[in-house]
Amino acid sequence: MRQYEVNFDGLVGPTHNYAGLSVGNVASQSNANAVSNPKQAAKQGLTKMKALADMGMKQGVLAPQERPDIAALRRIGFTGSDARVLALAAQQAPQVFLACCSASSMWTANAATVSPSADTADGRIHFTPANLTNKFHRSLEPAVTGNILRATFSSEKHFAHHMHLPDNDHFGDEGAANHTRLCSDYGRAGVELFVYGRCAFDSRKPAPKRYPARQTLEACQAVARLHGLDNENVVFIQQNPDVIDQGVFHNDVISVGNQNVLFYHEQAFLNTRSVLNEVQAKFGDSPLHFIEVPTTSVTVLDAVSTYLFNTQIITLPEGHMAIIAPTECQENPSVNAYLEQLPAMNTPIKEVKYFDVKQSMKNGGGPACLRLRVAMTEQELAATNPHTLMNDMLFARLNQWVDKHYRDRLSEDDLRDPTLLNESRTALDELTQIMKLGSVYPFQQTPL
Ligand code: SUG
Repeated sequence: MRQYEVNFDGLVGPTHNYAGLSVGNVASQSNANAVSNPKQAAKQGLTKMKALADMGMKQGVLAPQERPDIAALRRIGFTGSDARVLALAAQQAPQVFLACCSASSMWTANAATVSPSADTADGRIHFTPANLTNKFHRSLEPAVTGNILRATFSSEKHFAHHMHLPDNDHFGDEGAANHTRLCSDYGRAGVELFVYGRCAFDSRKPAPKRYPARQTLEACQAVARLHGLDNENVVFIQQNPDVIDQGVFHNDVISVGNQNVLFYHEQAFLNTRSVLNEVQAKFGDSPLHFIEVPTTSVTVLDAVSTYLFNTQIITLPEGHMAIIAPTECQENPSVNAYLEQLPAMNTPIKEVKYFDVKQSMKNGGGPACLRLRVAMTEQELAATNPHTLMNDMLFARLNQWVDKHYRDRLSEDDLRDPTLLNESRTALDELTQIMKLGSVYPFQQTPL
């Protein structure tokens, strides 16, 4: 049976904006208050999705969330009509209000952790939405993320959906951004690498000092248990706290894996030699390529500003691998020089392809942040909601939908405009019909 790795990219929502919400994420902080272009952002994302589909890859789409999040604003005490809720929140608690307007669900690497059926005890694909507790704006996502995942992967025979972990920083979980799977073939049992920033229940262990560690060891262990993974196929790795303090807020900002390749910066992990020995031992005898980028070639700061490691490494139908990189990598001399010589090195990566996802990059979201990987068999793919899979028709339909509903300019003041809320709800309601998702949003469950 054929096996695929399907990338499910997040469709950028109509309120995409720059609010400086993520302490520890350098791009988010430095672009706070910039004017955004939601239409362009959505189209940049769609172009990347379509390009991968045209390369012969299987490509999916995950719907965005409803923002501003009126339900969250009501939960914290704003009352009256929706327009009043918006006006009061914007006036009385402007920072909280901005957090409730973020389109951050576009970064679906943070939507969930996914374990393919070849790795799990019951032979189903397991999904655990990330609780994203460390940032208030992101902690609003997991319930609707769960709805969207269930509407996309509905067959109980093939898919198991867990509730997100307890909503507390001790179980801070950022999903697939801190999870990589190595395997010789997508359909064979692989080694799942869970990368954490701190041990929540043991404060003597190393931890970053300046910026938060969003992912805990205890969260990683919980997800591995929930998914029924075999300890022999799991490695827990601590991220180097020094790089978190330099802006590496997720592991996928400093390392990425695909099949038998692990591409990472020299400073990415703690105790690198011993963890990589464990990875190799659990992987077995088949060849494994550790591509370590030394600081002398690329500094941590350059890795953070260009997102060299937030690239997608994909296996093309022809059999070799390609790196999907943001154009920022081309614009930086040392990163560009590194990538130019990479295809000539003795590794499976033979091509580099560049994409402009600058609207997302300005909030700290590169190509890999925008996608959730799901390794699937042919049968599992056939059981997936077909209206979420990218093809010429869906691409045309979603572009028209964006043209019809999205603005090309959004500043902080626009977010309090009740018209934007209505535009957004109308757009999402139509999207649920295009993608046959049913009622996944709160506003659809409580009619106006
Ligand atoms: O969680 N940015 C996101 C970026 C997520 C990137 N994901 C991965 N590395 N997988 C975050 O920090 C910024 C929103 C703002 O500032 O308006 C934001 O949420």
